[in-house]
Amino acid sequence: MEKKNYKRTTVTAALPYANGGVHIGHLAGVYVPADIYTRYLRLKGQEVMFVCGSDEHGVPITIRARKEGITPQQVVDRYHEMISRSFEDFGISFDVYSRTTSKTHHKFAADFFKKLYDDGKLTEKTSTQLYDEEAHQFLADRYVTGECPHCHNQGAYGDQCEKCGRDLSPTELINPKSTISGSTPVLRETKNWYLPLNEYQEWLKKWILEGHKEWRSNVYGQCKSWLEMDLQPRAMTRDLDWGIPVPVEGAEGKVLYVWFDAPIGYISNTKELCERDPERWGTWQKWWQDDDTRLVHFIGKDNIVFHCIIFPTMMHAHGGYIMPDNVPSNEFLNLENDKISTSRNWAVWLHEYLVDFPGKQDVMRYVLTANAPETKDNNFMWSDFQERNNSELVAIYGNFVNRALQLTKKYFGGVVPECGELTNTDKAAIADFADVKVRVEQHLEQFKFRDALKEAMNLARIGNKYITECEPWKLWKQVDAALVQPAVERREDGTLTAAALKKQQDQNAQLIAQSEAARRIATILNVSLQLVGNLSIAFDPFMPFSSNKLRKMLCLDDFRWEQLGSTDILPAGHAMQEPDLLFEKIEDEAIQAQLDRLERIKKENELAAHKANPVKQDIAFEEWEKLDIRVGTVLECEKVPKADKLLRFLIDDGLEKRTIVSGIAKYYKPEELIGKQVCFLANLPARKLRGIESQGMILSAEDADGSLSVVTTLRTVKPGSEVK
Ligand code: B3M
Ligand code: ZN
Repeated sequence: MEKKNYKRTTVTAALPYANGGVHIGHLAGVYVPADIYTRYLRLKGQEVMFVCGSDEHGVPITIRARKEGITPQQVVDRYHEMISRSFEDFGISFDVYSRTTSKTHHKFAADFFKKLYDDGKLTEKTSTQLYDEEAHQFLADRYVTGECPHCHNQGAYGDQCEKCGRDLSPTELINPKSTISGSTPVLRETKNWYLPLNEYQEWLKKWILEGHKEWRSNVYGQCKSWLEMDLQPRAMTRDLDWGIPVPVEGAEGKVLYVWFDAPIGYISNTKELCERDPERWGTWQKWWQDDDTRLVHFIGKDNIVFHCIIFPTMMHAHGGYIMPDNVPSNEFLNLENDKISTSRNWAVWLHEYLVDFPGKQDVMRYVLTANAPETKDNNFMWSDFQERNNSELVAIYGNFVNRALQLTKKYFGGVVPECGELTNTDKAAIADFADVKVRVEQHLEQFKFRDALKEAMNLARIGNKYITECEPWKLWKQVDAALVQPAVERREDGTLTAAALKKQQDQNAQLIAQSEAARRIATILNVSLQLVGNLSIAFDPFMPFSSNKLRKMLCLDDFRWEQLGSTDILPAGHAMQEPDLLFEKIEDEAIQAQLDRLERIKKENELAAHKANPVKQDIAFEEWEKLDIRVGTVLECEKVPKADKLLRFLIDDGLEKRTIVSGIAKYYKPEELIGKQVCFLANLPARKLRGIESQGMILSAEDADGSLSVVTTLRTVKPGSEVK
């Protein structure tokens, strides 16, 4: 689609569920990139609003309330408070952070639904749903668990199987169980309202598949695979007592589906801000219904279908709304090679990080951006965190700034010296950073935050190289140091008094007049300081705390994004403050403390998993003897066509060749297993799997996360050897 010249941008970041803290996966996936982007637009002087808030409805919240014996409202009050405070401390610069239990939101979402209903855009359907007769309630979404009909994971939820990732509805589960009472639910009829996504399929195809080929390939690809299947009507209401009551007659005891009301939260939160300060923000319609406004949703990859298909369809059916222009979505971040998981407490929590590493917001912002899971899942390692801090922030960025400021303090009393004639070395350095603005912008406009950050860091590398090449400290030996008086007096806040500044400026002028070497040093430091000024601007969207600190040292109050790449950010004669270190080294102990914490959590989880999977009842020895387990050598192994889980084996069992089908295709490539020895149960009656007769069962060990590892012997043995 051709690029439009928009007048303003509405940036949204996914509303976090108010049933837990925010962790580094959320930060890397959504909040840090969204914040960088918004800060960048603001710095450019563009009109932008950054909207977020807590998502306070939905089943996970009521489940937590039940578990803790408190009300859902108490749950969301607690976490809304905690989340909003930690975002603020971390420098996520929302213009508004509200919540979906607000009055404004309840009314807005109910009105939105009512309009769709009145306009005949929703279909009413009676269906049979699972009902818990003990708890007297329907079991929506996560209130039921059972076996996944696709991958046979025993712990699938009513809305999704976390093992195979498929969307489910509660009635699809095999052996469903209520998570409230543990009882087996019964089927009962109930009425709900559906959004007929199927009626919008052609429109969606045209809008996304033809109109937005520029979206990130993971987002475009997911939309494409959805739109190539037949979309089904989707229920927009639930039989539940926590949420926004469905505003139509005959809907008592029903609430809006959380994924209906949550994205509307972006709009109602905008409205709240506009009403709070209409002069500054104008009307909410300006941000959501004006064709000159560009809408950008930052989300995690598990939210793609809601933001690209369902919410746009809701807005389109309602009428009057603009569509998202882009939906940048990241992949997942793992922690120390393991999936981040709230339930297993396998995460680095923002509120804990802020306590453990006070004043180090930018270090985390830097590491998460440098290592952002933009195109593939990525991994957070504490060792990498330390390494990036010590050998990039401290050793490159901080080091260059410190060298430039300390030398200026030593030679010119902290006052920017005059730039003389430029040598080729100076010109080459200046040329190296002259187009940094274009490069950073290009990446940011394409939501390539890692690349943009690299460009900013590159400025510091240029600076270090330049100053090392020029060696001003060597030239200093030729200067008559007697001309340099001890540092002039400063005010308490580190600034120079007017008289002191005048004295220093005069002294610098004398020094420069005195010798060629002094003139050369002045030029080198002037160029270096311009680079330092550039760094404070280039890093501002990424690391706002250190940019502010740096600008404070530089006494640079007035700056614009447009100055990036220029050499007149700090005028000659400008007085700076006493320099201070921009970053400090992170010691091994601090990292070890984090690793110890994770180790503890891992142990706790293993113990819990053991408890959840206790050893079965004793059996008689004769029963064990009945099992005929043998070792065989794999002769052939291949994928079973059209079955993504299954591998077909041909095994040499010592006597003959037998075929066994096994569901381990996700964990092994067939060629890896050929020639290997495996253990198998030999006296299991043959059964057909996908038309193939399987004569036995290959033994595998199952990890806590469900992954399978084939059982083998420590030494090679004769095929057919018995396992006893
Ligand atoms: N709270 C889901 C999530 O945190 C949901 C996002 C809502 S955005 C409108 O993954
Ligand atoms: Zn599954």
